[in-house]
Order: sequence, then structure tokens, then C-alpha cells
Amino acid sequence: MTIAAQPFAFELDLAHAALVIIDMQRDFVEPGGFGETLGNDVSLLQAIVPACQAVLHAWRRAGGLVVHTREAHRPDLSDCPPAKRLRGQPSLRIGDEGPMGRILIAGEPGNQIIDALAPRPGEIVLDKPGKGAFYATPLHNLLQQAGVVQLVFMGVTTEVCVQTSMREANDRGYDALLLEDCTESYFPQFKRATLEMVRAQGAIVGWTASSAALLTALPPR
Ligand code: C5J
Repeated sequence: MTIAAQPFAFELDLAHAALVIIDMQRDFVEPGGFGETLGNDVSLLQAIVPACQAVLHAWRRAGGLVVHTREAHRPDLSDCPPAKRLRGQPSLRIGDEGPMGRILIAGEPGNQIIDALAPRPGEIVLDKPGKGAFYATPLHNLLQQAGVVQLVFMGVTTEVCVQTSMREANDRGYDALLLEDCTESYFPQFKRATLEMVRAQGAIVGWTASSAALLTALPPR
């Protein structure tokens, strides 16, 4: 399957690819959560949900492997280095009680993936204590066992957890494609810069494409 992408076409091999959905969790995306409490405009992030849903449904129909991640720490914070916790906004730090439960703590209401993109049985769901999806998770092993060498990324935020995960993927030998209208940042200029950085210098980190380009190429089932 040839996907119209930048800086050049991406040859998708669905049998050896996974869709990786980064941190579409309530606290980042929904009004009344952690992200909004910090003063961010979450409507920017909500706007990508329909496009993410369309890709997820089409990917499932095509029989592709799906991975969901959440930025999540253990309740005792044993996997949260003080340097990460103390560098957050002083008003609301990881582990503090927030509007949707404890901030970035596994199992809390705000830490759940939004209903529109809820994982289905059989899909991989990973709690990640870092920004990158590979750090301190079994993701690389799981992908290797499944024979996956290509990753299609969606999720938030573009310049933090999505970009970090793509760079980790690149260093581990995966080809990575970021869907431009299925990722977002609270800071539009950071999203724009990330898309450019990813595909610069002949896809130094990976490719970018519209969801429409992927949907056109995916086979109906
Ligand atoms: C993610 C963050 N998921 N921005 N986290 O990007 O802190």
C-alpha cells in the first residue's frame, strides 16, 4: 500500500505494521481535566478525535495491530523520578489530587483513554512512566514478537509524547509515520515545528501524512 506522505511516499505493509495511539487520556483531552486546569485549550485536542476514530475503525476493519498508551505512574510514585514530578506546574503535580482523580496515576478516572477511542479486547494497552512509549515498557518486545517493523502514530501531544515515541522508534529501527490531523498540541506552533522536524533531511525521524491518505490506501474488509 502506497501512502502519499512527506517527504516521500510511505510503503505500508499492514501485516508488519501497528497503529500506536499515544496518550488520548481524559486528563489531557477532556474539558475539566488536568490539561484544562493548567490553562490549556483542550478544544484543540478534541478536534482530532473524529479523525482518530475514523483511522482506528478502518485499521481494525483491515485487521491491523493496535497499541494504546497512557502516561501513567504507579500510585506510590515509585516509577516517577523526583526530577519529573518537581518540574511540573507547582499548582498541580503528578500524584496530586486533580479534578478527575490523582494526576497521571494509573487507574484514576482522568487516566482512562477517552470513550471514543476506548481499547477493545486483544489490543495492547501500555502504561508508560516516561514521555516515550518505549521507555520502561515492554513495547519493543511485543512488537518484535508480532513481527512489526512499521508504526503509524496518532495522539497527543505532538511535540512531547508523540515526538519522543517516534524518536525512540526510529532509534530501534522502525519506520514511523505520523498522521498530521490525528495529532495535536496545546501549542500550534510546536505541532507545526514537530511535523517539519520529523520529515526533515529525508525523513530523519519519519514520515507525515494526512489521515485521508491512509484511509484511501487501507483495504476495506
Ligand atoms: C504527553 C505531556 N502525553 N505533554 N504528555 O505528551 O506531558
